[in-house]
Amino acid sequence: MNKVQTVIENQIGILTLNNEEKRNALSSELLLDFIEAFKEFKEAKVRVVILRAKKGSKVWSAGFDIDELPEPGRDPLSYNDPLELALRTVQQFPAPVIAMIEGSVWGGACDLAFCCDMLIGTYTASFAITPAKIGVPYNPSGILHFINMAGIHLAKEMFFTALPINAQQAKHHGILNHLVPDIEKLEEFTFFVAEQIKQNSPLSISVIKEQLRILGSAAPMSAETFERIQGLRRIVYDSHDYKEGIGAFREKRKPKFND
Ligand code: YXS
Repeated sequence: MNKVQTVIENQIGILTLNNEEKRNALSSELLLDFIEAFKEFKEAKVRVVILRAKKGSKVWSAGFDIDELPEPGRDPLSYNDPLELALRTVQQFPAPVIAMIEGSVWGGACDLAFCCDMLIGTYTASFAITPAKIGVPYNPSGILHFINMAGIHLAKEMFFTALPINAQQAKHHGILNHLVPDIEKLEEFTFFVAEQIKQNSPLSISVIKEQLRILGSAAPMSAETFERIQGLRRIVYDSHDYKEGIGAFREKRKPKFND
């Protein structure tokens, strides 16, 4: 069964996450279906994509599939891993991608939602950035996404506490473009915004989107700085904490991290 469902109607592509038994955890299978869906949308020249979970979902996505995190010693979020490929697919897609959020968003799924061009949510939406809960170092591109989206202080709070922020906080900090209190009206409003985008020039929008991506990710870095970051990340993903975080999740117990 496909781990994503796709519909194309009136030049709008709709992608529904479809891995409910694992709370839409972003498994490699789901992410590869996700990437294929965007290829289909590109061939169909859709003018907007709406990314969603099934109506009424309590969890939009539980984030990276923890069962697929590699053993210590291997980078858990390297450049060509399916999650990173999916994030770049969204960022490089020529038309706007709107994340329509119902329910809680965790870890790598926050990165996925934040890579979308707009987020429209309802009061059940929440966002939690969780690497520290699992003993994962995250990665520079993801951290840049979070700084750009949340600002450095909120990004630090979300990384360090791993606690969810609610929909009102997300709207206040500009993470949600719109907070639609009436869950029944969430779809109606999201499609209204999509229809407004459809009226405008797809070529102009695609070039503006690409300029925003390039300028938004422009952070000059020397080779030495890059190597220092990679060295720091390796310390974490080689660590006891990384192994302990994954094991604790699997055994449904609180992790015991080293001091
Ligand atoms: O016990 P069974 O076999 O039924 O499976 C359970 C969960 O183990 C499974 N599941 C997951 N499996 C793999 N990866 C996940 N991320 C994941 N989340 C859930 O789905 C089945 C139902 O889960 P359950 O019983 O906990 O559902 P619930 O409704 O009571 O609670 C929903 C959540 C989302 C609050 C809860 O499942 C949860 O806290 N999940 C973990 C959220 C999380 O910490 N995600 C971060 C993943 S790591 C990641 O994204 C990046 C690597 S990083 O950490 O760097 O951001």
